[in-house]
Amino acid sequence: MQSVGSIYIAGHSGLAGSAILRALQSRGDSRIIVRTHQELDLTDARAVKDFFQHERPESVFLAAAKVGGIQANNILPAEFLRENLLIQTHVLHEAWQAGVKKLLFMGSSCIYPKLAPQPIPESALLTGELEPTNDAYALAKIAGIQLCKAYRKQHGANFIAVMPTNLYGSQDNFHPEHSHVLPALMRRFHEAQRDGLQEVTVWGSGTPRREFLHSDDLASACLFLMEHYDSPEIINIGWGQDCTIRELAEMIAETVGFTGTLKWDDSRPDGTPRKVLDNRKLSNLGWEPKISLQEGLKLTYQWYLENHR
Ligand code: GFB
Repeated sequence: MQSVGSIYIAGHSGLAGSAILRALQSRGDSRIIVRTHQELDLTDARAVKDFFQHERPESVFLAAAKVGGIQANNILPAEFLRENLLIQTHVLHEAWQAGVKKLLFMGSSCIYPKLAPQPIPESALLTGELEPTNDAYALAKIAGIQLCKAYRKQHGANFIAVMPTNLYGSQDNFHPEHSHVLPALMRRFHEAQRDGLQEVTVWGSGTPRREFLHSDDLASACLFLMEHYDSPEIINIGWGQDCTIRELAEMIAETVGFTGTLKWDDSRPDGTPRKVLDNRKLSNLGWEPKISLQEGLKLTYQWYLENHR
């Protein structure tokens, strides 16, 4: 990243983008440009063109996306595919047209095959079938990765693509049906505890394994990669350890103070059996995450209590 010129964060109010915004602000950066969804609809080609031609940012964090948990992905595949394809197609093209010097594209660990080797190395991309509950989102993100590579190859654009594992933290979506597992359970346990309920329903079998990275660690990795990584190859951003959904549920119950029992609803999908990223590439560059799941759960619950009363 150069020392002059502005930095555009696309998706600054979401989980990942808001963490990037906080990280830039906390280092005193005053060159940040953001736009709300109402001010700039990234699925509108003309609006994105006008924005880039007028603002001409020097670097871009592309963290805007249509995202959701297993249920939202499963029932809204047309929205997930269409909106993500449009957002990334417009932003990448107009960033290149406006001479952006560096762009970071936020991918996802769900781009990897359902039965990829664990921990998942970057080389597992496009080696097998995708998990069907989120193949629309995954395919859009894979197209985004290929677009970054294509603009680099054809036009010399310095666009990098990073693959974060399952994220959580402040500004997460706590919707009961459409959110990811961690905020969904935090809210459900909180409400059960508040209402004196003795039982909480958790989806699936509890056996799938997931890795969770706090969004402030993600932001720190993104700023690091913006400065130190210029390769066309994708790079994973993970925490390094996973746990079962049952273990996660028990940790959240403890964080929230819920002491009742868990009921498993096996009519809900489990999704991919295991997803933990091989972090060696990023670690070899000199970056490590800092926020443990236990600490991150406390921070997230604190944020939830302050913002969702
Ligand atoms: O977080 P989650 O929705 O996403 O679900 P994925 C993870 C696991 O938690 C699944 C279980 O096995 C769910 O069945 N689970 C248990 C719950 N209770 C709940 C609950 O109340 N809500 C939710 N949502 N899950 C997503 C992808 O997959 O991963 C996205 O669909 C994205 O595309 C994201 O890539 C990172 O890890 O299965």
